[in-house]
Amino acid sequence: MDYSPLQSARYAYAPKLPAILRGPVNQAAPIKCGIAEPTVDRDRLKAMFPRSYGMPEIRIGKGDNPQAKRLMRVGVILSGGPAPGGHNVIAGLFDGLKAGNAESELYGFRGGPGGLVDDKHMDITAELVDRYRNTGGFDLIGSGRTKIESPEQFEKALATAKRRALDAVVVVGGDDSNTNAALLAEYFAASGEKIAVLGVPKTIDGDLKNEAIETSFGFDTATKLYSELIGNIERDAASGRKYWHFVKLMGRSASHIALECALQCRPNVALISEEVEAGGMGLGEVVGTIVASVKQRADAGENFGVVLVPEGLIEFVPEMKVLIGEINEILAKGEAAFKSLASFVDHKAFVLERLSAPSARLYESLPRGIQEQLLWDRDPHGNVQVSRIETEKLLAEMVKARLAELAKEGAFKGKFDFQTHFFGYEGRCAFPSNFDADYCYSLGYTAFLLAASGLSGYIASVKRLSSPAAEWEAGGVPLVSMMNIERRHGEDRPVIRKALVDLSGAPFREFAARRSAWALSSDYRVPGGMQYFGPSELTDRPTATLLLERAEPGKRG
Ligand code: FBP
Repeated sequence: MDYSPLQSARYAYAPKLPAILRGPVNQAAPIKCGIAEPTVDRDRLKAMFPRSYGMPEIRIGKGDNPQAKRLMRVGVILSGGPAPGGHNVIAGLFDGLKAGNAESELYGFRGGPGGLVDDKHMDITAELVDRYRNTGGFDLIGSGRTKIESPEQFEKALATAKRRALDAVVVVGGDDSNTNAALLAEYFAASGEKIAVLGVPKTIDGDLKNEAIETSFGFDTATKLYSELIGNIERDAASGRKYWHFVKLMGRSASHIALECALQCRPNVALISEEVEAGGMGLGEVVGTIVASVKQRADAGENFGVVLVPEGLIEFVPEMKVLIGEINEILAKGEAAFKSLASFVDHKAFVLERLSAPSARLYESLPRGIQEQLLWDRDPHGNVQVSRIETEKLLAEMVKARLAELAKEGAFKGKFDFQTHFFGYEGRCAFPSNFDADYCYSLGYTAFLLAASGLSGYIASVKRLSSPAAEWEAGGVPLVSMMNIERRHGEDRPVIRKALVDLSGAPFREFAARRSAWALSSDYRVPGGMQYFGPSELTDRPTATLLLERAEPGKRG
């Protein structure tokens, strides 16, 4: 095989592990801690999850664990968008299983949760794992977004697990996929089968987090990669001095990625969707914020700059949120009729007839491209595919139009030309940073220990992540304890709470305190490329978000 030098070098990388996971596998035992309960909707969740409600949090500590030596068969699923480190979760799970019992087997269900439903599986062998250690991507077994929701799907998933004589299924995914894992765990328990279901927190978006899950894997690598690109663009902007760059950054809902990249790169403007929503800012006001910054810099002779736009912004602008909600409802109710129409003109007429008057006016005011994008298919969880909506272009065009009006009135004397970018897919399959490589391997190994102990309905948790890996703590948190009830598609559903940017949290406060200085400055911060080898301060430093949230700056690197 013609591997790149970095790929060959990464094969040889040995992930750093928490001390407790370094010893003999049968000397790491689950220790029951306090009962973990959800913070809200307790009675309703208890009724929905009679078998998985009220379980204790688990910490892996020193102790005899003969169960770790038993022969096991485990299936693993990669679910949703790729995130750097997924292969190391599989490697950690595989190595744990084999350290326990050389006869144990690991199956990969291909193409996401649908692979479990349809029993599309493959044997994961030592040779295969070795070809994927410390590499990015989910291509070892593939991923998918199938949601297991119909009774038939649940039955088929159970039938597959029984057919393969599985002891456990490990679901590697984001909030929606781990919600699915909780439902599956409850279903398997109700069937009387002793088949554990465990989750692993994945998503570059960084919105699957809480006290026990300090960050989802992939966020570290993706934001480092985007920050490198943004830093380079900032330098280009300051060199050419003629463009405003509008950079849309992934993050389907929460703005954690945009916030982290802002902290790393100090752009002139960074929009944070959660702030836009909290301030009830309309599209005009959002545009006004950028226009004010462009004018201010033009007055200082700087006709260039960088604006970061979170991908999910469009759904946080109140009037757009109403519009998208109405379109979702129209498309859900009239799916067959809508799909029978062939042209965009017909689709548009179909939707316009059914929209409320203010939403219809707003829809009509949008550029045709955005109108079309808003009608494209939803994902299997009913979400608008915001990665396909060109919000960065919409904003840039609107800023341009507003500045042209101001120029006519004599209120803007600068120049405004723009370039647009979208950074998302570029970061999801990068070689995992050392942090993600270490974290993912530890998560996979922890998932094995939970499974070996017969625990089900848990998500693997590795904590104290702002400290060196040797000091990390491993354990498990009941999935139900992270849930609440939300209205989805006209029904009350139990779901894992999505963690949006906390406007009173340390990362946002740091950003808010410094952004007015960054607005005027052209002295950008250029993070440069991710480092995999070299001094620890270059290779092991976690995100600013994690360090600020855990308030242990300087403890690492
Ligand atoms: P997950 O929530 O599954 O981790 O996916 C996150 C994400 O990368 C979003 O940032 C983005 O909006 C979406 O996936 C794109 O999905 P797709 O790969 O289906 O285009």
